[in-house]
Amino acid sequence: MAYSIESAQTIFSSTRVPSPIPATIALFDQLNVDDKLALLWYAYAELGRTITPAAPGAARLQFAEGMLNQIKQMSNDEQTQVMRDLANRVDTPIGRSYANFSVNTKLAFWYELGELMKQGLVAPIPPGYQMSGGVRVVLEAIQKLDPGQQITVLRNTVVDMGFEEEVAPSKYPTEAEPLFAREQPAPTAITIEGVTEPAVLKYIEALNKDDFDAALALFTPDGALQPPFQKPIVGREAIGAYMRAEAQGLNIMPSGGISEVLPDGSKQLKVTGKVQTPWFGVQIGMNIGWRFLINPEGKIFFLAIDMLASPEELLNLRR
Ligand code: ECH
Repeated sequence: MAYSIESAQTIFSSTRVPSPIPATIALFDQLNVDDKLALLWYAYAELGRTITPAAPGAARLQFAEGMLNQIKQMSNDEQTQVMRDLANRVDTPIGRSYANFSVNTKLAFWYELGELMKQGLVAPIPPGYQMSGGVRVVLEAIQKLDPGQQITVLRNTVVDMGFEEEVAPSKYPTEAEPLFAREQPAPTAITIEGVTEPAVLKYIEALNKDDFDAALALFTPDGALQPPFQKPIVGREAIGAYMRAEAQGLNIMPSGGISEVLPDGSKQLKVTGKVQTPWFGVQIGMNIGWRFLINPEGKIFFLAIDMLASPEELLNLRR
């Protein structure tokens, strides 16, 4: 096929709307470290007034347990320093271990730290802390986002913490990740208005069953998957490692799509719909778009997953 990953990245670009998430994270990045931690505390507390994440069980915490025990033994000042160093990406043993955690273990680590802060076992945000103007600005920016975007901002800030060598290749944990138990069965027998392409329907059915081998078999060997706000992940092996670490327990509920056949018989399709993460279950439906490039043999050469900017964008299926 006469396509490159670079050219595939631009498919349906005219149907896309810029996401407010990178702009919000850019504002966050300008805060000093104590303001960053305070902002996350307030944003997480505010979200928690209406929506609660699923408590990670012991299995999910196993990789972070040693670090959490170490932190519990520390003085309040040392605990605050650990949190500052993580947020500042300082090169410390804890910062290096943290960077090696999977996304879900990083989230579980902070979830647990948040619980320990509430219980008074880990240093809280200082009682006399005065919210700075900068924190207020970022908090207001976050309040304007929909819940799916708010949890994406939280998740992305947590993912970026810790110390990683600049040149390290992107890596995913090789240890078996504990499974995210599905609270209720994911939707099966997918129908998408406007789309009958078998590879697309099978892809969604496979993810809803956590059947990553079946999902991978739908890609060409040199195919690529581009998660939201990331570079494409190229090749079946790398996509498989990524999916096993990050795509567990998702509920994918596509609603509509468009499909175009190109002169050489390949197809480009755009599908939009809702995705639920096992962290928040049915409480949050993220508005998501999938842009597929499928070769004439029916295999996926490229798939980009986009966080949509607004619910209106779900219907943005015309060029
Ligand atoms: C406290 C104060 C100090 C600092 C910090 C604190 C704790 C914060 C905590 C935050 C917890 C946040 C959580 C966020 C979870 C977000 C999950 C998201 C999931 C999105 C998944 C998507 C999947 C898309 C995909 C699809 C595919 O087809 C292919 C695969 C894939 C307060 C202590 C830090 C505790 C739990 C946003 C979109 C659809 C690409 C995966």
